[in-house]
Amino acid sequence: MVGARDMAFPKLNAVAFWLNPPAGALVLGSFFFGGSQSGWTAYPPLSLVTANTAQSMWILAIVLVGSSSILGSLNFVVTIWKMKVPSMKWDELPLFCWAILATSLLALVSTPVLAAGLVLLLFDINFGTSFFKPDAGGNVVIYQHLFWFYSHPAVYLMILPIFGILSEVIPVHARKPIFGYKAIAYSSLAICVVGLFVWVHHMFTSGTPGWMRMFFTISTLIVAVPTGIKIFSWVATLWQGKIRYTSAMLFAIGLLMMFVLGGIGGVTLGTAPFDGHVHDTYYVVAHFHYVLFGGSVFGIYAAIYHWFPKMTGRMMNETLGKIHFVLTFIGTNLTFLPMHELGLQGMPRRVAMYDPQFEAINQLCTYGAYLLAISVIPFTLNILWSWNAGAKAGDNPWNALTLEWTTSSPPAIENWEELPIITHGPYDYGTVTEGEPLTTSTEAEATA
Ligand code: HAS
Ligand code: CU
Repeated sequence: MVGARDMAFPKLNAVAFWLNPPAGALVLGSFFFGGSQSGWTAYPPLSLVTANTAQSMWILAIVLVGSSSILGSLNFVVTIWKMKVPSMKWDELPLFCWAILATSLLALVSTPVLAAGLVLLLFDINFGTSFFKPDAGGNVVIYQHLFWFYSHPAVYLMILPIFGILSEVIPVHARKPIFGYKAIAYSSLAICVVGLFVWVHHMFTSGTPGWMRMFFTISTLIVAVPTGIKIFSWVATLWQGKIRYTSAMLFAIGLLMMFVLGGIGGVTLGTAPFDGHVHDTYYVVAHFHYVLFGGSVFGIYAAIYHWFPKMTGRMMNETLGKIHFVLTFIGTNLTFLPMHELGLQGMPRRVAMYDPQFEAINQLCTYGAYLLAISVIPFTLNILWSWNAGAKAGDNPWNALTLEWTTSSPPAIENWEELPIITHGPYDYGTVTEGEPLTTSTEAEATA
């Protein structure tokens, strides 16, 4: 998308990738030693007293994927910064690349802190230190700070690239210039900066002092502003567009609806007096599934329908795509909407057995979950069938204007024979006649 032939550091790219399989092996292997039993947060003291070997393997795995993130992010920052084609100005950088740039910078700042916290935990478990052992002068809340200093930004690591996907899918399938290019680009950076100062909203009930709860309530509410700027820009892009209801677009629109619901749920949680009532209940579970499933997973689906033709040279089947969308959309809401009510009624998270009074609503969630499982069938069939027998895509089936659509589908090794030259912006649908490619000349032609 920036016109580069490869990542800035191809070998580092390989290292970042190959750190993942051993991490996966460690996590799966930990099941043979009882499995890590303290959830994704690995809070001490629980993580200090259960399944020590498994917990240690889990920590090593997370440190490996964390290292992979750090190396990958470094690579993305340098690639976007230094390797975009010389003719591409900063305000012609595709919004997906802006989003990846912001995500990478955020990962570089926050991930090492998690790694530090986990290494201290590893020492406590194996080497007799007592960073987090209260009876030996340690402090469990310090761990929570180290953990959430990374793990709140982590939710933006999971959603910012999705925001980038939306900024590509929506203008292309609405056939309209993106509304508020600069606002969308810079609000990602704003989310990163503000997102670094909200982590204590996960710890409102950890005995945090009042001034801290107030500070972090305010900073949390502020995060909704740059996010809202993006949402309104996408809606304005859709407004009066010549919308094609492709599967990619349906998932993008569904995403907008689901994410706004989840985000507003987040704002309610960010308000400390309310959070005190619903912390550690299903209300939180409802919130994060709307933003993570309704947000991130819908976004990955949209991206697959949008870029599959580029990756494979073949189109996906739209009928199967639409069935997939309808099942996913209904399944998502049936599974996760009732969880808000469960939480408000007081059903706690992380329980294996719930009180019988919660049964009816849980039943609804279960039906929804079955629907979601079924929804994967048309999707999987679609991928397998389309990869082999889908209609030929050509270079640019959507008449999109970003650079990746100017090379062949699938792209040749190193993407281009000669580096492309930018002749108009990535979203100039107003000025470009339909179907005209973004670049018509190569470096050689231009100099000639
Ligand atoms: Fe969250 C817990 C607050 C976004 C994921 N979140 C979680 C957990 C996960 C997660 C996984 O403050 C559980 C962690 C665990 O295991 O314990 N979250 C927010 C806020 C936002 C937010 C304020 N979360 C995300 C995203 C995620 C994600 C994105 C992943 C992809 N979240 C919380 C809080 C907790 C929490 C508390 C802890 C709860 C607890 O007790 O444990 C924001 O970034 C959302 C911004 C987006 C919007 C929607 C669009 C904006 C518009 C503008 C107008 C709206 C305004 C608000 C001005 C707000 C349309 C008006 C307000 C009204 C009520 C109308
Ligand atoms: Cu958070």
